Amino acid sequence: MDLDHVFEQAKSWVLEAGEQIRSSFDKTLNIHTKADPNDLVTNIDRDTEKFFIEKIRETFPGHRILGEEGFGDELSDLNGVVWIIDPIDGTMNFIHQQRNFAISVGIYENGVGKIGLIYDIVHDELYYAVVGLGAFLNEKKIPKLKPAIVKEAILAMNITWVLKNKRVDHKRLIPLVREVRGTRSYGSAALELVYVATGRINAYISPRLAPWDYAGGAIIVEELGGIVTNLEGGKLDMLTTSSVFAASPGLHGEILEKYLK
Ligand code: 2AM
Ligand code: CA
Ligand code: CA
Ligand code: CA
Repeated sequence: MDLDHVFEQAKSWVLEAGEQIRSSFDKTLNIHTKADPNDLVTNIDRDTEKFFIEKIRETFPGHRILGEEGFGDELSDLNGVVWIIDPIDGTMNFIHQQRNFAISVGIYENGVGKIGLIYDIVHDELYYAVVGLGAFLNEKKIPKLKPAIVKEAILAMNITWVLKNKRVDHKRLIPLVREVRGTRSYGSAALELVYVATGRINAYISPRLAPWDYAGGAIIVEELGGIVTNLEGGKLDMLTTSSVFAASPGLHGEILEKYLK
């Protein structure tokens, strides 16, 4: 894959899609529910995913696409170049707040992350990384992450995971929540990952995400020396749902050993 060429195309499409989403604020939204009454999707989520797929198929006919709204390809492997796209990450925020949402794109070659782009449309902040070339916020290089410790860390996590739930033993995360300096919840996995990448928060945990939620952000965090795994410390799967645990160097090991194992 010609990284420069693919990156330039991806960047221009992300910015163009962002502009379309910004101008949609004045129009009426069509809101539908998916798996449950709080699992929302809009016509803008769908139109944005279709926009990317059309552009990619036209320009890179050999590439394959995995998208949340299902307009891409059915994948059973990660061979070749695969674009993993969440047209709007944080749809509930998009609908209720018109902020705290982002476009997320991760581009993988034979399962290895190469290019990650997260676009915070409302703030016009494009976070991106090309593997080996560093990570940037707009045109500014993001510095490498420094080690952090639990006692001084800000942890982002949805409050529901320390209440009784079907996904994870809720008692498992309580000691960590008690020990960290503070907790936050933003409602967009993609943004929470780039907040880890920029050091605004030091760790992010979600017991249940899908590949399009973390494919782009994981590349950016790792390019800066951060560590992204599942809650057991294992490699993330880009074909199935997974738990996600992202943190600064040092902190990742401390949390894994003392709180998660
Ligand atoms: P979404 O807005 O693209 O659906 C909210 O805490 C975060 O979790 C968002 O990144 C959201 O992405 C994601 N999310 C919401 N529902 C989910 C589900 N059923 N499975 C996995 N991730 C989900
Ligand atoms: Ca969704
Ligand atoms: Ca998402
Ligand atoms: Ca989405």
